[in-house]
Amino acid sequence: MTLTLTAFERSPDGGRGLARDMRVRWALEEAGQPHAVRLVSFDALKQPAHLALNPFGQIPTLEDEGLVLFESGAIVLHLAERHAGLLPEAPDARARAISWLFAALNTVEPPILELFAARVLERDQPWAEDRLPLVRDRIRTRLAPLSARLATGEWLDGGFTVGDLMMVSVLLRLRPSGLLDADPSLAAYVARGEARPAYQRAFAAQKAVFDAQASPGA
Ligand code: GTB
Repeated sequence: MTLTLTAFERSPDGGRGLARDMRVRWALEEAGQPHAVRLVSFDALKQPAHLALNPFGQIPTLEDEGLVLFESGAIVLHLAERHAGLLPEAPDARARAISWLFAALNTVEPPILELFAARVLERDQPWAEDRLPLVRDRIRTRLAPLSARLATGEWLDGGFTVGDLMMVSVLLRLRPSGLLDADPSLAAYVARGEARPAYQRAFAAQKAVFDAQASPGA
């Protein structure tokens, strides 16, 4: 079976594993699935060959035999459903793990993306500085219940699942803001995710791409 993932040829994240191919790489490693990675330039993302894989011209995509998928959440769920290791067997526990996957993407990630927009995309706007405290407060409101839950458990609902994989991936995007490390319960949760051997392998693979681009021939 050949699984092929797409990732940035030159990631703007500086090799920090913050682009969304990282969550798919991590899921592939947790599932023990060998895979190929096709690197795509920003130009190529908007060309017909890539648009045939993802109509929005973005990474990541996954080709799994004849099946082509886009959207990191859909890809990770697909891998979790097809391979052992990311979803519990019991139907109710499985459904709850999927709830956490959606919570990461639909409830926790949106205010985090707003912070990125406020700090990077909108930073030259006259109102940018005034908006930042509001966005940071909105994130804290979202983090509070998560933090309380994780103060008493290692993972969100029993053992590690695809819900944790996505939640940790989403929370990592907060690290540069200081909001993650300001919360010891969440910081420890993310550190547990990062300590997993599958995460480490995925991180090293994406970092190797960045390093090779930064110093070709080194
Ligand atoms: N909802 C989609 C998904 O989950 O798959 C969103 C995919 C997406 O945003 N892809 C981005 C992309 O292809 C890369 S991950 N952008 C190019 C484009 O739209 O033309 C987003 C990202 C980019 C940069 C950093 N960074 O520098 O830290 C982090 C995350």
